[in-house]
Amino acid sequence: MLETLTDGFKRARERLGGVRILDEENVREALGEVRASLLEADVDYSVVKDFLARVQAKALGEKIETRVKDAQGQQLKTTPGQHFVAVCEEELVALMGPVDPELARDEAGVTSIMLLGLQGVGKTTVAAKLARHLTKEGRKPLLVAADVYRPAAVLQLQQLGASIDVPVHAGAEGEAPTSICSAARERARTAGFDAIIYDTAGRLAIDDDLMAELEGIAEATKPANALLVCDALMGRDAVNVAQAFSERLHLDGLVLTKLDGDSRGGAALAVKTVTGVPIKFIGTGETVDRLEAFRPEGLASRILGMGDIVGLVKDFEEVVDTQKAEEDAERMLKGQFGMDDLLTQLKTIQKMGPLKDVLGKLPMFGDMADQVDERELTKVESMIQSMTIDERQKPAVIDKSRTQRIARGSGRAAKDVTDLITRFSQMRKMMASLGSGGGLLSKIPGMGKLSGAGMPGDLDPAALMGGMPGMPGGNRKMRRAQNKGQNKRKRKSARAARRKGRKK
Ligand SMILES: Nc1nc2c(ncn2[C@@H]2O[C@H](COP(=O)(O)OP(=O)(O)O)[C@@H](O)[C@H]2O)c(=O)[nH]1
Ligand SMILES: [Mg+2]
Repeated sequence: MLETLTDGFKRARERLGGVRILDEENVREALGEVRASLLEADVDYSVVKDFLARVQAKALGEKIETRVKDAQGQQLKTTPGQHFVAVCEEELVALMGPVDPELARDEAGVTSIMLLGLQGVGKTTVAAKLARHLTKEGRKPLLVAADVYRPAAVLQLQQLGASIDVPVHAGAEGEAPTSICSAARERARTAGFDAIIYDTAGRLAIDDDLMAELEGIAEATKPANALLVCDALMGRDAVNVAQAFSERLHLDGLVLTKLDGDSRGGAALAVKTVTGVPIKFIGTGETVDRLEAFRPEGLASRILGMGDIVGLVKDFEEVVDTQKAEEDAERMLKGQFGMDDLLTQLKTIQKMGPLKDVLGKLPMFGDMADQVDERELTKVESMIQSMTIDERQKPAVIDKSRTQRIARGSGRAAKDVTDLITRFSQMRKMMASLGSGGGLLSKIPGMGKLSGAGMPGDLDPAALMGGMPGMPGGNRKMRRAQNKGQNKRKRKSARAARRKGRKK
């Protein structure tokens, strides 16, 4: 997701790695990298031009405060590169926001949502995702199948509705969409639904018939939220379509789908500027749980390779009992945990979504998101499942013959089992040392210094991952890629230090 953009900003940051001040020349070079990636990501040309101009003016114009205090009152130094990244972050957020995350209610207090857009962009999927989202908030939504043209469209919504326990209102044979929607609205009112989602029909291209039908439905139902669904894979075309719709119909927001399948993501950056309509939600997968309320800060941070901790915490809260998680964490920091805890953690990670997405939201790990192998988790799971309860609690009892039994039971090699046990004991030791004295994060090298725009230079994610069972840190290719970047950074800062020495 959005790798093209992330790579461009990373190259820009690297270019500014050794510089002492931002000047016209080095900012121009860095912006060249950003420009190339924005265009490759299919961002509208005029949007690119304005964005670069604003970043340039800010990066060169603002007096840089190189010494700032962090929350603990410690002096921190920000580098010109970090300053540049901070300016980019501000401008990216301004480009995509602001967004009011709340869905509006109509006079009757009902959250009414009309979904519209071209065929195949994901309207029906989004309808179900939004219904699930509302249900999770304790609401009672009704889904309305107003696509009467595509064969099986009603059935598709009914199946999705059944999977999330949300009723679907469908019309009678031959009933017109406007009439279906009006009747559904009446039903919602009398039957005590507090949310209603109209899933309308799309066309392959924008045409007058479609617009007229949508206008009719909007007129009859007066939805509090008219949301246009756009497909990120369409790149700049998505923005053009959004523009055309917004000229005919009143839109309250956009849902940008299929961001998971798009490495470019240009539409996400440009659509608000071009149409004036903010993105409200993003779709990041085919299943009903892959919907996120859109936060420009989160996406900007991810684009800049800084992860999205807030988003990660939200995902986490959705799948775990936070109190239990805290108790577990406390126990684990005392070094008291077994393979069962590990199994629970692996399951939690898997529930949070594809591993790639989860890592993409972690600062520093984002770069590796594409290199991880989901199957690693399953392998570890199968080995733990082949252990007895006793073995899970005290892996020390696992001798050679037990190792062989576990290997056979899980279809792995004996070496995989011993590797797992070794990494597990390392992890337990690491957790115990983290838990003793001081805050957890301050103990992780580089983490204590994490500031908004900063990139901790001395944190080696590969090494950290290597210490975690199930995490494919042992992957040599990945570690080499990671080291390469780091060595380059080291060389650069050594060069900068030498230059500094000479000037003194
Ligand atoms: N990868 C991915 N696929 C999606 C997403 N949203 C929808 N789809 C898929 O896109 C296709 C069309 O979706 P559908 O909801 O029927 O589109 P509609 O014609 O606008 O109602 C289906 O195969 C969906 O599974 C998404 O966020 N990510
Ligand atoms: Mg549909």
